[in-house]
Amino acid sequence: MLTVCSTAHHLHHGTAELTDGRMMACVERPERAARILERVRQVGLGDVIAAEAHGREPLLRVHSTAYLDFLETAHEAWLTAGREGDALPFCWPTRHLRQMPPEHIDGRLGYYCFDAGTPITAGTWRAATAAADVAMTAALKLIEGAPAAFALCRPPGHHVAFDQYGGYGFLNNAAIAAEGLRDRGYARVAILDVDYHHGNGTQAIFYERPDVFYGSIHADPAHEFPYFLGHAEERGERAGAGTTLNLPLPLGTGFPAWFEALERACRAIDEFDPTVVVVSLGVDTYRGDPISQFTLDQDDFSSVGKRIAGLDRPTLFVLEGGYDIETVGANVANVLIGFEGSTRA
Ligand code: SP5
Ligand code: ZN
Repeated sequence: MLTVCSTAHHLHHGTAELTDGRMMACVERPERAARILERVRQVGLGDVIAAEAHGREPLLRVHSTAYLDFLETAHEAWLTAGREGDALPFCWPTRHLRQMPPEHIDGRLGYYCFDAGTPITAGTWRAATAAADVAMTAALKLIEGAPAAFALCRPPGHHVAFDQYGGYGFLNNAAIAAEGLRDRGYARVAILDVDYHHGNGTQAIFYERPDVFYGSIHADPAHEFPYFLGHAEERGERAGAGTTLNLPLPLGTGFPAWFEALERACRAIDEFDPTVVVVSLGVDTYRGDPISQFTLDQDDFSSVGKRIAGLDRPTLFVLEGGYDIETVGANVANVLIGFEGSTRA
């Protein structure tokens, strides 16, 4: 399987996120991508190529102009306001407040961001656009006829909506790739999100779309981030009624129950009958993940890849979460090898 990557991800390296009432070192860090790339090479997964630049156009298929303008200039505005280091919001337009972007950078950060764990650094815009380029470059390989590709995206993207970021991400790489595939003739896209967290951004982007299915297996938002989306009763609306499937699972869930949910998601995808599958590939379901509470083992990830291969459709893997540095490379590679092993045969 082909891997697409970019060295520009290094330009995004947040210092700290608000966790348990304190500022703690960011778990979403450059070493993640380095470890995954190292493992992909070690196991001989296939060619590794650099992303090509695709400019703003594919971003605008998913995000608003105002949001992109904000993101591109946010850190500059932060410095102009006399701050140093990473830009983080501290005040949000929640219930009973007006939904409009104010002038001051502090207010704009709150308007466009939904959490306090996603710092903007001086290089965040360049890294985030490079990740979107990685996803687009990999998507185009499918258009050219590759049966599968791996987009080694960093920062991740599935928490990012039309004009709102958070959850360690800034641009929704999987959604951008999905729209790129739609624009180039793939009539029906199924997004399968196996990250530990619900992909609230991806769900919101496609909630009313009949042509893009979103299915997610994740920790029950009643007890886990992102809390405010991803409940079982959310099934899509209007033209998209029935094209969203949420399978929340209790904290502590192990592989047997998790795999049963994967089976349900895969059957729903078969029924949707997509022309292409985009996998939001997070391995923070691993038992040793520092911020998560599922208990998948390293070997289980091969079975995940194998089951996804059973969908028997062109498949784009887009990297999302997974924060245990020592195993993140092997866990991601195991999914991809599991997939390849069963398609090669
Ligand atoms: C892409 C992705 O996986 N984003 C995840 C963002 C999660 N951010 C909130 C994490 C909260 C962690 N709380 C852990 C408490 C451990 N004491
Ligand atoms: Zn996650």
